[in-house]
Amino acid sequence: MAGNKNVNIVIVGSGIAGIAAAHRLTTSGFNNVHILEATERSGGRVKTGRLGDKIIEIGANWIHGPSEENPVFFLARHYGLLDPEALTPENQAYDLGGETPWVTNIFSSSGRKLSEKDIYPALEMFTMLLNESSEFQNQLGEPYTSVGDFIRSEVRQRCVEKWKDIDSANRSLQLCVISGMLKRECCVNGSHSLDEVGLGAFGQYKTFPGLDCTFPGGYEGLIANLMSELPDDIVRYNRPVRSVFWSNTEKQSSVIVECEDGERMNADHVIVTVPLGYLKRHHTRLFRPPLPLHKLHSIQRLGFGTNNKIFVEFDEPWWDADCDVIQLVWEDEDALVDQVSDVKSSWIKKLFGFTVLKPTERYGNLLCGWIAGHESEYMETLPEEEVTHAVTQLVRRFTGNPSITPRRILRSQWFQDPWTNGSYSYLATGCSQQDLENMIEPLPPSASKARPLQVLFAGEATHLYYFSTVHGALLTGWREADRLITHYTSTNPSKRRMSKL
Ligand SMILES: Cc1cc2nc3c(=O)[nH]c(=O)nc-3n(C[C@H](O)[C@H](O)[C@H](O)COP(=O)(O)OP(=O)(O)OC[C@H]3O[C@@H](n4cnc5c(N)ncnc54)[C@H](O)[C@@H]3O)c2cc1C
Ligand SMILES: *[C@@H]1O[C@H](CO)[C@@H](O)[C@H](O)[C@H]1NC(C)=O
Ligand SMILES: *[C@@H]1O[C@H](CO)[C@@H](O)[C@H](O)[C@H]1NC(C)=O
Ligand SMILES: CC(=O)N[C@H]1CO[C@H](CO)[C@@H](O)[C@@H]1O
Ligand SMILES: CC(=O)N[C@H]1CO[C@H](CO)[C@@H](O)[C@@H]1O
Repeated sequence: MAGNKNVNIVIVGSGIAGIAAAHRLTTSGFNNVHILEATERSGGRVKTGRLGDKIIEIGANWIHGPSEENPVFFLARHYGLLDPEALTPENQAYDLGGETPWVTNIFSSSGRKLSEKDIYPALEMFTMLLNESSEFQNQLGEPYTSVGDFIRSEVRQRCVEKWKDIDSANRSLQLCVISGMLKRECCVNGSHSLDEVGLGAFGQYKTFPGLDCTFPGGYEGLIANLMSELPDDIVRYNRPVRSVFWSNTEKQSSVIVECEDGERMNADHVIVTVPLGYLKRHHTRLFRPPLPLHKLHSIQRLGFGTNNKIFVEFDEPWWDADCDVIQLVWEDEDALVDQVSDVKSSWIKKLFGFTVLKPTERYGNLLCGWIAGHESEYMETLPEEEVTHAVTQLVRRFTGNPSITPRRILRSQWFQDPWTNGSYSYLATGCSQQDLENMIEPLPPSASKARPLQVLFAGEATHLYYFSTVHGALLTGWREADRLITHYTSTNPSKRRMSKL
């Protein structure tokens, strides 16, 4: 019995995927499992921080689709980490279906406050087009080169007829509103521009029902609870892995893992969970011999962009008490743009708006601004005072109130993080489900018969439908653990009996 369960498994990366894999393996009796983590902490892109005494999320914020089948919801409930409201059947049954229940305050660059009614034509059109963007999935031939191209072309065509009774100033305003929505969608997809998001694969991403909820005590509570159930010292921190030596022959089945400082260790199996952004930059060094071409090409083709947050705290709110989202409309953007022409001088225009942290009793007057793309990457390089200055000018301009001054700010910098190099993955133009399947495929590739399962792949960018999410990442960790568990139970009948006990 000890034989199989002593198999030596090394997991690279202590984000939710690596932790989930370790959790499942150790609870299934594998007791020679180790995680090598580059940084001094576990959690990866689940990262809770503080702004003063307020708990904020530098990385993941929501449980997307918190309902029975969502494993993150399941665990968060199990560990008692959620507000009672999130547990209600109504909350779990909530199906977005294109409509959001959020109350939106809209401000324009001339300092006007607009109502949702004022911009209804744009809202309606954009919602419809976003919905239609998912209909091209698996169609042969795409009539447009990208989601951005599709939405832009259709808006230009449809507005002629649909908005024929709207005067030209109002029509121009509606187009400006759509530019803002394109920028928001860049944040959702973590892409620089929707021109880089593939139309054919847009419907690939799937959701669970449930109205998105947050962790009142911080998302890292989930990590802490999972970690407390792992053996002590299972994670070795500050151990960046430089190379994984696998073998393309069936003879040698052991893998060698080499750390940045040259330390080498043997493993029967390695589960690699590093972010796609890291893989894009370091695959040559990380895999010896190099990855098979189909896998390499998928790593290159899949999108991995930047989405950052800028938390801003104020003494007084300048938004309505019931407001959930603040939307900014630049009145010079009727050309349907989701990128700025000069990043250095106008990067702040890419910030589509703010979400209001709720409930107010917990967070005070705290906003989270959202900014994606190269503008966001540029923002990361600026000193904090410059970011504060830009945000202050922005708020003053859009409110028409020249005396509003933020109390303090804090921004995330995911592109500069050398172990992530961006935020999360998306299906770029030219991508299909096959690329995700290639990401998942273990080494050596399936072509070889008695496959020794040397290197396995988990992480957010290896889920067919739930890529870019925490629950997606978690499921991939379990998936790869199960692959090994099955491998041992099915090749050793006595083992199978044991595991049923
Ligand atoms: C700003 C932002 C907002 C988000 N919002 C949400 C949200 O609201 N809801 C949601 O569901 N998801 C959200 N996500 C996505 C979610 O955070 C990720 O999909 C998920 O956390 C990824 O988990 P992972 O284990 O795949 O990768 P990671 O968490 O990135 O873990 C990978 C680990 O590998 C380590 N590593 C990298 N290279 C090496 C190396 N060479 N050697 C050793 N270790 C290495 C890293 O340090 C890291 O700890 C957000 C992400 C960001 C950035
Ligand atoms: C989205 O489109 C589908 C048809 O493709 C339709 O059934 C559905 O009602 C639409 N949803 C919204 C919110 O418009
Ligand atoms: C623009 O026109 C629409 C449709 O007639 C109307 O509902 C909306 O209030 C108008 N917006 C502005 C700002 O005038
Ligand atoms: C911090 C860092 O190394 N960022 C890099 C992320 O990747 C891009 C290319 O994909 C580099 O240009 C950045 O320097
Ligand atoms: C390719 C990709 O990630 N597309 C997603 C962008 O975000 C929307 C949600 O608004 C998803 O439906 C898409 O699938």
